[in-house]
Amino acid sequence: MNKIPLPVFSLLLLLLTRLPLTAQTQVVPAGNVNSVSISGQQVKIKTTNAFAEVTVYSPSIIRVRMDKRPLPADFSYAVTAKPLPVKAQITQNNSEINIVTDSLKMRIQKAPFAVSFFSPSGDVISEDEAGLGTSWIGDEVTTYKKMQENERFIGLGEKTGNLDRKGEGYTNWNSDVFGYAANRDPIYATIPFYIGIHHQQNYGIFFDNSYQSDFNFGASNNRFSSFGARGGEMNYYFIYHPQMADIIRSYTSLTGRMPMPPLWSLGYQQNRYSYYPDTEVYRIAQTLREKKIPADGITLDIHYMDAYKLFTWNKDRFPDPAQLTGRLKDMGFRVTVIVDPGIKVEEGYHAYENGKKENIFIKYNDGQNYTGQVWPGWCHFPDFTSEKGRSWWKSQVKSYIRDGVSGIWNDMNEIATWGQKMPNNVIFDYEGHPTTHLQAHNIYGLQMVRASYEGTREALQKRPFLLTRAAYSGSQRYSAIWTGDNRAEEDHMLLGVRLLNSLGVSGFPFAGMDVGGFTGNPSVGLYTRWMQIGAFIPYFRNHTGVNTKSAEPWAFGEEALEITRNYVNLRYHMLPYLYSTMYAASRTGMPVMRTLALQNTFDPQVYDTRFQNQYQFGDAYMIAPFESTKDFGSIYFPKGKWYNLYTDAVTTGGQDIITPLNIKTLPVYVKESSIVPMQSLVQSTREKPADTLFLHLYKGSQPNTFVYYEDDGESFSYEKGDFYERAITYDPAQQTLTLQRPKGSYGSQFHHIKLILHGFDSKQRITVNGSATTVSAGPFSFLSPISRFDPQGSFIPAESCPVQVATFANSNELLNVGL
Ligand code: NBV
Repeated sequence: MNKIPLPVFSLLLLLLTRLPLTAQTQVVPAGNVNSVSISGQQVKIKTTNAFAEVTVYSPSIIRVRMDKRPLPADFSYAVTAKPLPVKAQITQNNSEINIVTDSLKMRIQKAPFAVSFFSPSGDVISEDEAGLGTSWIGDEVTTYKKMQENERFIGLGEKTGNLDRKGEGYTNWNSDVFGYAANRDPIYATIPFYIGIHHQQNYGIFFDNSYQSDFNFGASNNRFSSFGARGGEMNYYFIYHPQMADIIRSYTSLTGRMPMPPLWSLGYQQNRYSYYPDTEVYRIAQTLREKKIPADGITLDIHYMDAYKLFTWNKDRFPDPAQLTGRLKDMGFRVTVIVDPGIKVEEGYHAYENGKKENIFIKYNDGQNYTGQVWPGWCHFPDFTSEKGRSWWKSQVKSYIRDGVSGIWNDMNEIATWGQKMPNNVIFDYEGHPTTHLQAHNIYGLQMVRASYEGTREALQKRPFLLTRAAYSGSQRYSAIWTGDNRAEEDHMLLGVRLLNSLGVSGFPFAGMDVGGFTGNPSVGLYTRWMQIGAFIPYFRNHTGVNTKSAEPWAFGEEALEITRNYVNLRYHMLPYLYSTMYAASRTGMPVMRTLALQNTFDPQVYDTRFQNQYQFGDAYMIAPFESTKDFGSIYFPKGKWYNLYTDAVTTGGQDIITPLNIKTLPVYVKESSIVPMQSLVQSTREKPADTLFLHLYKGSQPNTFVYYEDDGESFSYEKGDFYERAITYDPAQQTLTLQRPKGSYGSQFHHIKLILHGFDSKQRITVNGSATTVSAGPFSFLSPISRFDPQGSFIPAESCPVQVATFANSNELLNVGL
């Protein structure tokens, strides 16, 4: 071989070593603004190295898009909203562009490009970190915001860690994490939305980019908070409102809200991996009824299938699925089945043959179907990012509905495969704009539940129940979520509470966790405490793994059974309150489980790690969850007055109190002025409660309104106005409780109202539309006595509240109650 002359060789070497400089070794900033074009609510900007587009979506939402390439056509699986017509003033001079709406101001500095957001009165809410702004390293794009003094961060959905995420960093890459450690990141879902809090201000940032993304809230740096992704555009929505609830309302106006779930899905649901054969399922259902544990759902895990093949039944275990679901329905149980996306590669298997024929599987870039291994063995996976793939799935899931199934549980949709390393050269259709696994991974679960929801909704013509493990922002439009394979450990129970609280502020109100823990076996105490908490989480199911001990309420001894029954009963009493709260969530995005930060955003105590697990369940209740092993716990009471749920003892807020704990009762407090509608006990939602609505009113100094809601609990006719919505207002100054005329065409199932007054002075009468109604005084118990004898041999009574009760007829007239 001829030798290359030394000077030529040196030149080549120099060139070669210089080449990669433009790729991964350089940080490319946006640079200076070179040109600006303003049209209506939008500004288009060209900078030295980038193209930007700033769009006003509402008076409180401004979107920023940037890329090194000219921005392609807009597309998002998460955002369904279009910009609202807004009066926005957009002006520019030599150094800056200013955007002013009624609620927000934005300044874009021109040299270099940097954005800042201000409140209408000019307070800084958020600003790019000077000198860093938005930049690229290869395809990775990141925006750096100045870390404000004492700034806190909450949200990001299903993320482990503390309520206040300051000092932490997080990655979004939906992952199958069996028995995850309590600090594991990432886990199953990607919700790239967070709320920043500082100087009595709060704001939201939604970074809509489905590539692997990273958030840094001051981890390993003291300068900035940042968000970025390994590919795609910088694309974020900045949201500002003074109240956190409004930030969540705006975020869910972009990404959508939960539809009303079927009422039955708010009842207790019994799971395990797996109940089979059918006789075992009947035994569980029957035992729940015999032991008087109210329940509405039973779930079939993967063993219902023939060799784990989707859309099949194991005929030995489940010879007649339609008969099973029918009989269970008669007993008041709905059946949910698990589905995984993997379709077994097996000649003659109908889903495989048909999927192959219809050509709906995801493929390598050379056109060959991707094959990965899951439960059934080697599988292909439907492409839920194509209309064709979704339609195929929709037609398949309908077979479950024909068999009488009411719910679809979407598991393993991260996508999980053995090895957990799906190749990046797998291509997804992405609505006709093919892309790699890198961009499609985090939205696969979202598109799967979309197809499952649309298919079951069409077939059922009623509300289906959907559950998903993987998610992206927007999944709340179709499905409830649960937090995957947690552990039967005390810290996992509390972590689960934080995960659900975080999902709540991140637009996902219908959420749950495996109550009792998925891996391992809980102690009697842990199980009991977890079931108590379960009564106060939106999706209440008990689930456990394949090799664990029985985890039904009767598997932990008589005392645990009685305590558990007490709380499941309480859950069923609370259904009118919970259903109304779910309705509010479906209308405004307001979560059901609410971190105390939602209503006490600027109170530093609520972020204290001692109190960070406390939460509100709807507007009225505050739950203080503690490990079952603790005898005392420190509870923080935010401002206002709080009633002990069981005794009505009142605590004034603004202090923390060391409180004795016992396993019989979960610490629950009721906020003053609360209005809580309840019903008589039923064993399932199929059973009609007595026709009296129990309306609990807690005396307070603040006016309060509760929006009471009813509908048929299963159809979509509420969308056409067939509902019963009634504002109930308590006015302490006037000493009145007013039930407004109901809205909607549905008639309430309750013909009587029993008003239960907590904390009021004893009185003989109250008036209803001027007529006097007799009041009777007496103790009221939310729990039944526990039949265990204590060491002294005495019976343990239930605690009770000293209440006063008045009963009157419920009518659609305006009812003005004088207190
Ligand atoms: O289908 C079995 C399980 C299920 O019970 C669990 O809830 C999912 O998170 N599934 C995971 C498959 C893997 C379990 C090791």
